[in-house]
Amino acid sequence: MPGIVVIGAQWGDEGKGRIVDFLASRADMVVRYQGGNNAGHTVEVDDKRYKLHLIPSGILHSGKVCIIGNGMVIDPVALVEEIRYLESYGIEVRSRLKISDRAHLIMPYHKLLDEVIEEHKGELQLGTTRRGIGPAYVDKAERMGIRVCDLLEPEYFEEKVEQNLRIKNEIIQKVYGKKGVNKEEIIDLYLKAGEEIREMVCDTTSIIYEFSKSDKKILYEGAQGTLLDVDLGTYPYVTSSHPVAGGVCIGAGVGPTFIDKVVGVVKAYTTRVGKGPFPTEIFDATGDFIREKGYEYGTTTGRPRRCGWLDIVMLRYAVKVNGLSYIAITKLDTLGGINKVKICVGYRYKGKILTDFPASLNVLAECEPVYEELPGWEEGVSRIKKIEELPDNLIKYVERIEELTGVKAAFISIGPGREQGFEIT
Ligand code: 2SA
Ligand code: MG
Repeated sequence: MPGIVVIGAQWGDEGKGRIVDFLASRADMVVRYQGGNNAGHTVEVDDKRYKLHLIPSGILHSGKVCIIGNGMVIDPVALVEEIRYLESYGIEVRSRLKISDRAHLIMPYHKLLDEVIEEHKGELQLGTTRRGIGPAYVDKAERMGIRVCDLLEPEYFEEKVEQNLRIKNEIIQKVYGKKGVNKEEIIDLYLKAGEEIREMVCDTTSIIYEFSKSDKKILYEGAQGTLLDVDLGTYPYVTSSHPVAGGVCIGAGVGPTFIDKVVGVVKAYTTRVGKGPFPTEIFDATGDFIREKGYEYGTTTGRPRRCGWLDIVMLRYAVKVNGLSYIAITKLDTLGGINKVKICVGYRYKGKILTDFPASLNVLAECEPVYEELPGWEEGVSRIKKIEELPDNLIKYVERIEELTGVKAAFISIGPGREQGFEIT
């Protein structure tokens, strides 16, 4: 520390929430820098399972300052709901949560557009979370976006909504043949939410800078994963933001000189929710076994996640584009009970072996994984309390991942509970 980044090294749902929860105990501040309530971070504390979408997982540690950075897109109504949800468990939020005045808003027409565009895409559908993420980032780049600071100026906000509706409703009605959005449906609802969050809105870049300068410890919490990055992921089957480590500087408004380490969270196998090629996907009973045992269902949408073996070609790519200092391997317990576990060490493509992750999705779709097989370990490892007592084959699996990626595992986990993770020093 002072600046540690935690990112997902795959297609999201690697268990970032639980790693952030672990590291947050040593941090002074936790910052989210991209995405919105498409994210779903599940964290278990004292037998309670919390589902977070917008608010950093660090909120579950009392006393930590939590930041919603400028690079995020915020549905203010969903945000107020999440604040109240946490408060219903007795968690103090309002004095600790800071919301960037520069973050963009997700508007009702963004959600509607997300839906109708997906429906109209037919075969090209991405499988978005339909939270309006893409259309909100489009408006930001289009310079039509409405920001949190605008929400706090009611007259200006109304004006911006009117300007947007003139264009959006035309598109929604003429292109997609759907009923547009009513201004009245937005203004009241949003201004109310705006009043409720007003006291938490500020220039978050100043706080981050002050903390960084005074050597306080800041944890940057990624959402989604490397392969969902709009620049570096499996485009176009990606989200519209920058989940990679590089996204931190822009999305939190912090300079690279304040970042020290990047931790890549790696699930012991691969999952993906949404469409797009997935070379190591498992279509037989083992895939179902992993889905059920690992409870691989979307935290936000409840969609079943596609499951597959660990993919080293993809991980090596994640190591490069994020400059990973360490990896953290999660959900090793889920693989327990499988006789032989597989690791994909290369792709076979038109008779050649590829070891670099391809940009072309047509190439990726035709890649056949080359597997290495390792002996599995038994079920029930999640009850083990000491790292020395973990099965040899599980440890060998971890060591093989370290060897193949060239990055040390600093943390491994065998369950969602705080006591089910081990730090490796
Ligand atoms: P979007 O809604 O525009 O960001 O969708 C674009 C693609 O990004 C994927 N995506 C995700 N993938 C995994 N996990 C995510 N968060 C939730 C979770 C998702 C859920 O924790 O499970 O509940 O379904 C997430 N968010 C976006 C998405 O599937 C599209 O492929
Ligand atoms: Mg998730």
